[in-house]
Amino acid sequence: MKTRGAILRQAPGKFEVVDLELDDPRQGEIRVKMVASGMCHSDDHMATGDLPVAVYPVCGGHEGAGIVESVGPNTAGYAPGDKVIFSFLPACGHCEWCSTGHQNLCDLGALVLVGSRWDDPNSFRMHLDDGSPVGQALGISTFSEYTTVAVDSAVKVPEDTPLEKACLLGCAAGTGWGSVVRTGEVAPGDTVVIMGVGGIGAMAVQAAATAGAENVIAVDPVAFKRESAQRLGATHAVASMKEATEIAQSLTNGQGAALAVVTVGVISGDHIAEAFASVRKQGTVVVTALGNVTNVGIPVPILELTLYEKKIKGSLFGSGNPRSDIPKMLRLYHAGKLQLDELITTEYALDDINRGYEDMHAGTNIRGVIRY
Ligand code: CXF
Ligand code: ZN
Repeated sequence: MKTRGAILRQAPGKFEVVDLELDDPRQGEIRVKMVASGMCHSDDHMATGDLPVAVYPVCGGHEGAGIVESVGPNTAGYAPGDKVIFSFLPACGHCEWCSTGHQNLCDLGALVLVGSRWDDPNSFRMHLDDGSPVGQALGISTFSEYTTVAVDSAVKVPEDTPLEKACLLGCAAGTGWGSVVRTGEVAPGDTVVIMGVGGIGAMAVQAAATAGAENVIAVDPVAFKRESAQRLGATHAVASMKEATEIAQSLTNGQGAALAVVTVGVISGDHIAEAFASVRKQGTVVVTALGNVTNVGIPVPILELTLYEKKIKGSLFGSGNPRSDIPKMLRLYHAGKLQLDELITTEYALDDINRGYEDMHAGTNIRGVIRY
């Protein structure tokens, strides 16, 4: 069938909305009519070249939700009309990681920037009009009116799910929430610093507040984002890590934060070093943000690492399990215990995708969402 999708022809580059040929689903696949797609900073990292993919053009987007249009042959568990939220990380269910409760590290994750099907580097579901292959970002390409995906990447959700909000569960929500409650192992009474409060940081703020953190210090140079973080449960909101560290220390008898989560837009080693300076003995720094693939080095005082037993932990999808965490967060949303609507500041048409990313850079959005 024909669809329209936002592709990058090269990196650095800009998204271009073009006609695409989309294949029928094969065994183990579904074709989905998209309802909404969040505009994550990681897609911008693909556009800048921070995060290179194996095949260009690539159709972007990895935070989406939609309605099953057709189901591949011999593919159990799905029917046309089912609602699904995509996980940007596939979960095969069988590898060592999936079967030990670490679906975020499913072995298929190694293939998400390849653009083809997992099992065949020459098998693509999207093509340009001239027949040349188009890679699918994270295997899903949510910046397309329709997309064909492996069921490994889909989580079926109840009929009453508002997909235009719940699409955030596939990346920002799970990543931000899990960075605090799973990777960061926040405890009631903790003082927590969230460094950067865009879409992912805003979820991290909520997670810390609802998990019982005593102090949640949001850090962002953009005043609008600080105000939004305060509405979502931040007890303090400041523009710099210097201020955040001083506040954390003043609230903890000079000790510092128990947890600092780095959710800035483009990370460097210096951000991690600032977070490291803000945490107490045995404090944890969770590194969630992405930066350029060539970045190496974290300039932290090594003695402090050893003698204060500080920890630096990477976090992918918040160390969570998409198949159980997406439904869990959805239940929390329905119970009013997890805010998604408040994060979605602007909805865009697919054709306005570049305006959406300009707005992200201008700091006028928490999360922009494409509505189909
Ligand atoms: C990223 C992780 C690296 C690949 C692109 C998606 N996660 C969330 O945005
Ligand atoms: Zn993302």
